[in-house]
Amino acid sequence: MADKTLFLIGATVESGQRIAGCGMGPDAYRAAGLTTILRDLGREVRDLGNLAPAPLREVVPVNDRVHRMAECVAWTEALIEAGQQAATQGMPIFLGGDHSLALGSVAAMAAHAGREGRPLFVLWLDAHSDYHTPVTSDSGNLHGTPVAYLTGRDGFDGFPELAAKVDPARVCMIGLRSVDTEERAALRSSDILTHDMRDIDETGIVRPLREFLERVRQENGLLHVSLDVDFLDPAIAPAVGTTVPGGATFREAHLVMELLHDSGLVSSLDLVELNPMLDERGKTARLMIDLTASLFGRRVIDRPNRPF
Ligand code: HAR
Ligand code: MN
Ligand code: MN
Ligand code: MN
Repeated sequence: MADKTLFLIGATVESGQRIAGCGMGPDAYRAAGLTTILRDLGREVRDLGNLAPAPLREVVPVNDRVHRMAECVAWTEALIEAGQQAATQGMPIFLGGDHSLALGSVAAMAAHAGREGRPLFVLWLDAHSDYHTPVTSDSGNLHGTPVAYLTGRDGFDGFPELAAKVDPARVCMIGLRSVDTEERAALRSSDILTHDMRDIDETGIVRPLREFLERVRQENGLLHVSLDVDFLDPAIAPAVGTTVPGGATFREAHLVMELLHDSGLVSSLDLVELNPMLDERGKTARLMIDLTASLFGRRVIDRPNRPF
């Protein structure tokens, strides 16, 4: 990842849930100084602006709970296209937008990894498992479904066919503290690695992360990091529609990003679920870009890279 050009891809998608405001996320990151912070770290940055969704097609949702599916499909199509193109030239950073963005961003990276003949690993930093299908979701909010789509669960008729699925054994969730009954059952019978906050409290956040990174390295994988604002504790990151108490602390979150940087393994990133309408003087947007800076090598003092 060392010197690849960073491609910022804004996606103002908010059709994956029902609270207005997420669509302002990409511009809030820009206003908070994302480009400058990355350039100051010596990186070349190309801001591709905000993507347009693909033309709306008529789709037939599996049930009438599913919310704004046609728009989510249109965003997914556009993100698959834009993501793959950026990945061939550099490292994509997807700026959301709600987490339904990951239906497209991760599908793009899975396709890209497939073409490179390398496995894609996904680190899901989130209070939620987002493992519903449109069939099992009570809320009908598609931001709660990307992991199910990407790993090939049934129920996604009408969504783009995946060029490559993500192997569930290559998905690691850290930060869980809100998982619905059906998701819990489905996770139990899947190979997805799940670390809830109890795990983190008992063993710390470093161990599960290091173990996962070690596997990525051993298998020469690409690594997509999907950072949902609600991974963070609402006290430090209030600007999200689905706050859940008991989230990652400021220090835990920075440590995760620093370890990710030291690993040198990250090949793409989502910043999702920021709702600037719910922010307090931009503090969540600023925290998200500061975490991004840690992921790209900002550190307090210089020290030799320690083995991760
Ligand atoms: N599981 C709940 C649902 O499906 C909440 C999902 C919330 N998801 C996000 N992204 N905010 O993680 O409605
Ligand atoms: Mn999420
Ligand atoms: Mn979440
Ligand atoms: Mn399990």
